[in-house]
Amino acid sequence: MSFKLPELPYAMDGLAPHISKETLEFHYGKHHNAYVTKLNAAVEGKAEANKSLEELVRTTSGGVFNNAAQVWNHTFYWHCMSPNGGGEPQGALADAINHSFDSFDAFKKELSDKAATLFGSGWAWVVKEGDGVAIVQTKDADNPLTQNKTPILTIDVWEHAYYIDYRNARPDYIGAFWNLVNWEFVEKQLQGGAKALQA
Ligand code: MN3
Repeated sequence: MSFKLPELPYAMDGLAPHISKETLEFHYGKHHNAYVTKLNAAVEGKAEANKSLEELVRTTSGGVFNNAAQVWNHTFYWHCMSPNGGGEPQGALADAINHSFDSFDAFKKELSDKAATLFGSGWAWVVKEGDGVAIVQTKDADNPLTQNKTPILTIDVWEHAYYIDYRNARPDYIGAFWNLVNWEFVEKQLQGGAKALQA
């Protein structure tokens, strides 16, 4: 059994103009694909090859962890966006955000700030916290699952996520990301429903 590159949940040009086809050709087609290839090479012939991706993220370290987590993180990130995304969350997700923040705008500002100020490569995440949500940063490949937190939304802030479209202007990429957020997917994560990622 080997890990596979999951299909993108939309066409390569589905996120344009906010994220271009060229960015997805590199980010999904080259970077994400390379993490899958490297993960398979790292676990070949080992017991780890029979574990789920999530188990690897929760239990390994070093090269296996880095590649497993990057495979998980990217698949999750693709599902956090949609060609029909954007706007504001509704229902239980809006309630959870309002439980922890003064307003949606305050939540949006904090996630944008955490994504913009993360030094170097990494991810900004929204995780479940009690009846609400919290915002956390992780470095490199790290993922909140390693701290037993449940991720519900993420923004990739590695340079490869935005350099083709926005060059060094990470805040412009973050601003564009809000036009793409798939709030239905995020709400399903909050409610423990659809796990996107059984690669
Ligand atoms: Mn990436």
